[in-house]
Amino acid sequence: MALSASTVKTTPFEGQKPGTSGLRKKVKVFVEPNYTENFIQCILDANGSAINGSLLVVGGDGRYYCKKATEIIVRMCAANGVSRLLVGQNGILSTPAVSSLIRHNKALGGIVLTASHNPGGPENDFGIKFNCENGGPAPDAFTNKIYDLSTAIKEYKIVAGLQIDISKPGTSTFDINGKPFVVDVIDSVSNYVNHMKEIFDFAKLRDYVSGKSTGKPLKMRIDSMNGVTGSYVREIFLTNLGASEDCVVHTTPLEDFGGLHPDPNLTYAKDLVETVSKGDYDIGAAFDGDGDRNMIIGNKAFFVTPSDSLAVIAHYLECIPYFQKNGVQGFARSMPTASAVDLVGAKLGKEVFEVPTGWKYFGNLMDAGRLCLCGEESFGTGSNHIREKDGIWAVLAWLSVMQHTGKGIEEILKNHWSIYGRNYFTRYDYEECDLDPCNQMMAAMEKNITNPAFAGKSYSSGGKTYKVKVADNFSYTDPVDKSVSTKQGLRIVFEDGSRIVMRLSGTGSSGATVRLYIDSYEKDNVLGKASEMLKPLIDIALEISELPKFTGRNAPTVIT
Ligand code: VG1
Ligand code: CO
Repeated sequence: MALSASTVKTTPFEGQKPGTSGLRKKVKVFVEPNYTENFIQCILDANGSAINGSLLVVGGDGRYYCKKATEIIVRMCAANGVSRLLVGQNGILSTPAVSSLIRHNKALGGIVLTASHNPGGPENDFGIKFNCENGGPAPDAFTNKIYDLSTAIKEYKIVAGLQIDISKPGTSTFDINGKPFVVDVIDSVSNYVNHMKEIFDFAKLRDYVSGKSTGKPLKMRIDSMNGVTGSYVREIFLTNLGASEDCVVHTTPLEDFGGLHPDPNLTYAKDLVETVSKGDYDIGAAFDGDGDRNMIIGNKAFFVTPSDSLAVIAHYLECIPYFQKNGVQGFARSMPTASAVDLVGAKLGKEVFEVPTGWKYFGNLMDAGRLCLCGEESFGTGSNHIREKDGIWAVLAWLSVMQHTGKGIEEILKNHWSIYGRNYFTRYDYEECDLDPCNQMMAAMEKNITNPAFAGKSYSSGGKTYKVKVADNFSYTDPVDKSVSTKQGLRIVFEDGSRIVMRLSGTGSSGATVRLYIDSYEKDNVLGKASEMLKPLIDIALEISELPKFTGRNAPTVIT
């Protein structure tokens, strides 16, 4: 079909600035005339001339507005010289699946439609992010370019008459101003499932899950929270690993996640935690809306902190065929993540990197061959098989560790702590606070803790005394390209290695979310209750930051 592109006049919107991972706003904002079109045009333009004749991947977590946005993107890519698009059926692709597809197809990049763990539906959030040719979220320099373009945009290009049915797999070819444009609507799961089969020993895992190798089937409860992972979970755990239907729940991706808040933590994955706490399951797992986060709990809902999860996987990495084949390079974590993995790295003689919050900071180190496993305290774990965190990968890694050790999750953790000691960790989130007082709080705290007189001060609470060793606003120099990222979070490090970290979220869609991270290491006292062990340091953090005064909040919205 011969079609032609047209140019539409537009004016800039304020605030099209990608945050920690893409641009996230209320759906109401994205549906304003030209809002989505402007941002897409800026993404395409930020690629410069490379966009001509390029291949891009497009898909998202299936939330409200994904299908509509996908159609807009197809029409705009056609008008902007892209030559081929891989589009997930019904616009569905998990974030890890997009990353995998970009890499397997040597695409120029991908447009991911998701607001990740933020709620969905007409009244909630939507998001758009660009991933580059390595399959990872665009780095700061690139997103800054998108933002700069968004402040000066005057027009966008679109083939308004292009009709495409994304509900069925198949290839459509169009003639746009005399040039071919191909849209491949692809099965959303098959490439990803094959990728997982290359990484893990599915035959071994199948015997373990079905009980053939142990005498009793593994009792799993995998909760997709009505997010995108549902389709992937069914194919992997039911079809390939032979788990029974009752091992998986909430596996139909819904536009509003069925009203669930698709964030896999102890607060929002309440149904999973309550069910597993009754004692009938060996492992419980949940994912976020776009499938890059994971939460792991053991029998009786024994909670594995994401920082510990990373460290345990690091310890046993070589039980996974992919790492036997490709070797184990360094490890990494984001700054607020507890440093449990550092201890494993030290023992195994591996490099360990500490980067700012956000997966985009791991990409260069992976591309340079210095990093193979990394994680964040925000329920993110992943490896260099792709350039995003990967929820299902993490569950398969845990099943591999369980199969390899023949032990349950609690026993694996206790054994780990007996070798390395334990990093007690918690995060307090204060969601939807007013922005101005939060900015004032951060400014006041920065001034206070960076005053030279702050180092050496002692704080006491609950019978414990902590002496400040260093305090700063974290800044990071990328070891590969030497780019510098400043103001990545306030941190106070005490003499005994305990830490208080505070930063404002970069993924919210309105107001401000304050994140307070508390990390305390114990060599021998490893079986305490985290909330009690961390109470003194939490009180000290609230005292130093004066958070209740600035935010008016006496309790966090979410504790993890
Ligand atoms: C949060 C997490 C961060 C994660 C980011 C994206 O960012 O803290 O660790 O990388 O979300 O994850 P922030 O700026 O709100 O703290 V996802 O699954 O929302 O793409
Ligand atoms: Co996510």
